[in-house]
Amino acid sequence: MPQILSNATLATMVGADYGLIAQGSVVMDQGQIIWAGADMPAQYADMPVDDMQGRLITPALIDCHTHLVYGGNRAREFEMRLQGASYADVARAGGGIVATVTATRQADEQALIASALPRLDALMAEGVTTVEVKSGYGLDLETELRMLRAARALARLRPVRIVTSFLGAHAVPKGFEGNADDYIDAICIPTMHAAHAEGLVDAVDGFCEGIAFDIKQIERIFEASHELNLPVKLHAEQLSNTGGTQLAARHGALSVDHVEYADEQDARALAKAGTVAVLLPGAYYTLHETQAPPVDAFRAAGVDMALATDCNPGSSPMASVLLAMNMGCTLFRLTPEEALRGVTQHAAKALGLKDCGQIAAGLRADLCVWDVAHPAELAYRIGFNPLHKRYFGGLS
Ligand code: DI6
Ligand code: FE
Repeated sequence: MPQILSNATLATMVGADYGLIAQGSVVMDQGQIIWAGADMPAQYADMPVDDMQGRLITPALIDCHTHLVYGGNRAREFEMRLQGASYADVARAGGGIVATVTATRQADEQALIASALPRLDALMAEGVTTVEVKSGYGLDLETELRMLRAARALARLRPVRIVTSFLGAHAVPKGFEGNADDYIDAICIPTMHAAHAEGLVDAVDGFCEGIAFDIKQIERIFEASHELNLPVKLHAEQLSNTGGTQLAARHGALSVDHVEYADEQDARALAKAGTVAVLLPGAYYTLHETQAPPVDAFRAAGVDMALATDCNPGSSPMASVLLAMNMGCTLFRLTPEEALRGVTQHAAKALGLKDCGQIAAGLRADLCVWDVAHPAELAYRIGFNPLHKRYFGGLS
């Protein structure tokens, strides 16, 4: 029996101006949207409806870039950076990503799940139904697999969709200092194969940066991914421009993420490849970065922009997509509409998902009902959650 939400404003995100429909209804059946619009077809007219009393319905939110699963935390490093150490200084001193690797290797699967759940619950409480989760704090076979298994387990414990990215090329681990190439051959690529064989990998990611891997090394990872038919994405131009964006575009990446130091040529390459630029204002804010991503160049070139939390223990200890939207507007000057598109339609595209991110017949019934009148209100407030109801595959 179809379920009908009526008397709502719909921000369908189909077409311009949020795809707004006043006095709209959404009809759901068997986990899918089967109809959405203003003039309900006669066949549904006599069915019982759920009166939304003028509330706003949007596609459910998608957090398309997180490092949700990890051990420990880095509050001490937060203090060091406040005393003047840079993110790169901390990394070179053996802190940073490598410190979280140590803590993650010490945590068993249950501990990883238990520490990730409160962060996941915080995201879900704001209407998130799809979360991308990366590995990359194991950097050895056993721990990378454990992280990905923990990520998959989250989707069995909560009504949420988890999309995984293998991020073996996140940092050069202890024992391989100055030997990134050996790490890629001996650990990273074999681990990618093992994780893929276990069905744990939806995409492959890397960190292309002076303190991590160069474009030649990332290209080898991408080539290994192509052999497994896995889509690729990349942390690129976060701290400097090292050419990762253009490499990723050449390899047809789903997304390039961070991109503060990308330039106009990078923007044109992304537009041509149909690669999404994922903006991560939580990391920009936490690292006191002053170089904002080239939003005007992305707009001019026609690059689709997404927004995400980058939820991680170092550069973005943030578990709020609504805050990411607010920061995207205030720090990067996105419009509220770009921000909402960035956590719905374009976030879905950044994950290669075609069945969510908009309100349209045939898509999953992943929806949010908000106690607001206009969608611009979602990005506008700070630290306030107006979610009324969240539907995941039609279930609330
Ligand atoms: N860039 C980031 O901002 C995260 N990873 C990456 O490649 C930070 C990860 C961390 O600091 O733990
Ligand atoms: Fe990240």
